[in-house]
Amino acid sequence: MSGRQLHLNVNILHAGFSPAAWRMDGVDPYAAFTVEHYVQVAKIAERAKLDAVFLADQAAISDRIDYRPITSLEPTIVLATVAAATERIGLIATASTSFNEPYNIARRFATLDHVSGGRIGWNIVTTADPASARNFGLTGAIDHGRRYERAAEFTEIVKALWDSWEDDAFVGDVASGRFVDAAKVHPIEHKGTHFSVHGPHNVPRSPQGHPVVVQAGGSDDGKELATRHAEAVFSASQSFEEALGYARELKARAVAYGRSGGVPLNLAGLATIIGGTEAEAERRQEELWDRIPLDYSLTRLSGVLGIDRERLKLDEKLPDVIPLPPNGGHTFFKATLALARSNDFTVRQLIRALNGSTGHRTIVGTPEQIADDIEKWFLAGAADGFNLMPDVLPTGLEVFVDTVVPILRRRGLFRSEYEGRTLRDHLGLARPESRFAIRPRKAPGLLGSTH
Ligand SMILES: Cc1cc2nc3c(=O)[nH]c(=O)nc-3n(C[C@H](O)[C@H](O)[C@@H](O)COP(=O)(O)O)c2cc1C
Repeated sequence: MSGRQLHLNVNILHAGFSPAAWRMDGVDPYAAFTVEHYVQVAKIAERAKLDAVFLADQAAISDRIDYRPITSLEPTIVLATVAAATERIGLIATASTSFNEPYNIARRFATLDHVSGGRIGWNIVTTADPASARNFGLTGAIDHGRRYERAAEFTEIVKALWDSWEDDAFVGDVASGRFVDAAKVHPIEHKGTHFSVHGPHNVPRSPQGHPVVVQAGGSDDGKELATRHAEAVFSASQSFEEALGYARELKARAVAYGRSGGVPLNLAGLATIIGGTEAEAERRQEELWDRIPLDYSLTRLSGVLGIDRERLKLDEKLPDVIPLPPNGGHTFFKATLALARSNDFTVRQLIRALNGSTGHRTIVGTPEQIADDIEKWFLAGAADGFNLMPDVLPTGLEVFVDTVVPILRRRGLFRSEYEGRTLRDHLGLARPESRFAIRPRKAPGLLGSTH
C-alpha cells in the first residue's frame, strides 16, 4: 500500500467496553485477570494485521468493582508475555507520569522494546483519578496544570535517556577487548523543576530508537503535551465535527511547533456493537443494556461529570450548569456534556447513548455501516485510525476482523500484510536519531565525564 494508511488498534479493555461484557454467554468472568485473555485477543489482532493492541492503566480500584472488571494487571508485564506469544503486532502500554519516575519508565519500555523486537509504544497519561492519587501519599487528584507540567518534563527525560546510547555505542570487539565505545554513551545531566536525573541509561539503544510515544488527554494542556512529544494520540470525540476540529487543531499546533509528517497520528476511540443486520445489532445492544445496572452507570456518569450522584435525576436533563471539574479529566467531561446537550437527553437517555460506559463514541450497526463510518472519518482527516473497543472480548473483535476488516481491505483502506516488523513500521513513523549523535557535545562521554 502507498499513501496515507488507516491504523487500527485494539484497546483490550478487560472483558470488553460494555460493563456487561463479562456477563455474556461464553465469556469467562475472570478473564480480565488472566494473561491468556490478553494473549488470545492479541493473536486475533495479529491474524488481521492490525497495528497494535493497547492496555490502559490505573493504580487503584477506581470503578465499581462490585459490578464489573477493572483495569488491574500491570500492562508492561502483561505485554511482555504477549510479546513472547506473538511476532508482529504492536504493543502499547500505559504508564502514568504522575505516579512513576522517568528513569524506571525509560528502562522498562526500552527493555520491552528489546524483548519484543521493536514493537512497543508508551501511552503517556497524567491520571486524573483521585483513587490512584490516594495510593501514592496524596489526598486527591493532582492539580491539572501541574500534572501536565510534570508530564512534559518527565517525557523529555525519558526521551533523553533513550538517546543516551548512540546506535553504534556497542562495539563487542572480542579481539581488542573493547566492549562499548564509552564516548558514545552520554549522561543527560537533567536538573529541572520536578526531577534530577544524571544518566546515562543502563539499557542500550533499543530497536526503535525510541519506543513509540503515544498520549491520551485532549485538554489544552494535553494537546500541548501531544504537540511537543507524541507520535500518536488516543482521542475521544462523540461527533464527526468535534473530531475534525480536534484533529485540525492538533496537526496545526504540531506544524507551528516545527513538526511535520502528519504527526501526531490521531487514533479516535471507537466502541462497536456489530450485527449481521441493523436489527441484530440493536438486539445485541439491548441484550447488553439489560445486564448493566443503572446504579453502576449513574456512579460512572457522576464521576465523569464531577457532580454528586444525587443531582442526576434519571428522567430529567442534566443540571443547567456543570463546571469543569478543576482537576478531573477534561476530554470525557466535554464529550459527555456535548452529547447530552446537543441531543437534549435526559440522564437515562444519556446513559443509554453511552451504553452505560465511558465517553467514547459507540457505533451500533452492520459491518458495512461501520466500515462506511471509518472510511468517512479517515478520508476527511477526522481520524488517522481508530482505537477499537469491541463490546465484548474476544468475540466482538473476532466479528470485527472477520467482517469489517475485509470490507476496509476491498476499499483499499487497510493493509493485507504487514510491511515491516516494528510498531514504527506499522504506523509509518520514522526512527529518531539520538540527539547526541545529531549534535555531538564537546564534553567527553561517560568515562571522561566529570559529573
Ligand atoms: C482517551 C483517554 C484515555 C485515558 N487513559 C488513561 C489511563 O489509562 N490511565 C490514566 O491514569 N489516565 C488516563 N487518561 C486520563 C488523562 O491522562 C488525564 O489525566 C485526564 O486529565 C484526561 O486528560 P485531559 O484532562 O487532557 O482531557 C485518559 C484520558 C483519555 C482522554
